[in-house]
Order: sequence, then C-alpha cells, then structure tokens
Amino acid sequence: MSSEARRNRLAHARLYGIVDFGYVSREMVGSVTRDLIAGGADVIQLRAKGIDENTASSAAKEMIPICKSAGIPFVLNDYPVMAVRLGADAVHIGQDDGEIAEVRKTVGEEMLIGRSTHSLFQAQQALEEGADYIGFGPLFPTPTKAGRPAIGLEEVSKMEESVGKYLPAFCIGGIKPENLSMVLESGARRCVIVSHLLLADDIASATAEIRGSL
Ligand code: 3NM
Repeated sequence: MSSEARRNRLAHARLYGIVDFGYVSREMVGSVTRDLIAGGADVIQLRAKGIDENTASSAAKEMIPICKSAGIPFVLNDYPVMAVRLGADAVHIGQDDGEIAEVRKTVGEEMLIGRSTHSLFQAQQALEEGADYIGFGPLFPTPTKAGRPAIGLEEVSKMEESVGKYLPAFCIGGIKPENLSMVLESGARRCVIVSHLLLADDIASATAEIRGSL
C-alpha cells in the first residue's frame, strides 16, 4: 500500500481492532485477524507485549497478507525495525518510546507512525511532533492495561477540536457497547476496542455490531 493509500485508509477509519497476545493465542492469530476484518474493522494492529520477538514476527508475517488482501492497514505495535523488515503499513509507539523524529529515521517517510496519548497535552504534542494518528485514552479503566488511570470523557471534544481535526484520533480504553453511545456523544469519532471484541463468542458479529454504531 502506498503511503497515500495508507493515509487515506486511516482518514476514513472508524474502528481499529487489535490482535492482542493478552487475549489471543499464537494459533488463533490468523482466524482472529480474519474475523475482525469480516466484522468491519478498518485497521488492524498486532500487539505482542511480553512475547518473544520471533513469535511476534511470525504472527505479523501471518497477519500481513490477510490484511493486504483485504486492503486493511496493518500496524505493528512497538517494533519499528521489524515493522520495516516486514513491510508493515504503520508502527505504533507509546509515550516512553522516544521521539517521533527518531522513529521516523528508522522507518522512513512511507510508513505511518501512531502514538498513544493519555491527555490533551500529549495529544497536542503528538500532533506537533508529526504523528500520523493517535490513540487517546484510556477513557475507562481496562483490564487490557490494568493499573493505568482512566482519563474519562471530559477532554474528548477538546482533543477532537484541536487534534482530531488534523489527524485521525482513536479513543481507546474500556469501550464496550454499553458505553459506546456516551463515548460518541462526548465527541469521539473513531475508536479502538480490544477486550470486548476478542472475548466475544463470535468476534465477527461483535465487531459488526460495533462498526454499525460508528
Ligand atoms: N492502550 P480494551 S488503553 C492497548 O490508553 C491500550 O493508550 C491504551 O483495550 C491507552 O478495549 C488500551 O480492552 C487497552 O480496554 C484497550
């Protein structure tokens, strides 16, 4: 996918799904990726925290052709060098992963860079630093990032106004069908949902239900 196509896909994305090793075994990586896509996820990330690099790499290699044939951008969490080697569409980094300019040197101009942000200030900083998209959260407490304080919904509309107008901003953290309308009413336009989708009996249906509300 060209860098323009990557940007365009992100610009139109509403639902960002994550294949997270906290919930998905190595054997299930391919089928979960296909289910998220079948349900309408617009972007897919591999999140392999605490997993050895070889396993992360083999999972990414399985996911990339699935995403590619569906025209869905594939994002690798954390590993910029591996992202380049495997031809990911984007790499996602946290607040502690250094400056975006440094990551840019590693990944070049074609790959998109996403940044996790946990406050309005960090979101504005990510925009200034040249992030291609951001995550904004966690809005609610979440088992997927246990212990991280929730930031609530108060700053969502300010973030959308000052940052989300200029780059895709995905709200994240504890989002489920029960609170999705609140999230949208607070001004969010796009979201990332992990545990609700990955723990569903039928991942494709759960994804389609959420996608339909966005
Ligand atoms: N990043 P769930 S919150 C991976 O705020 C992640 O940066 C967050 O998972 C952040 O949908 C989060 O299960 C977990 O709450 C999202």
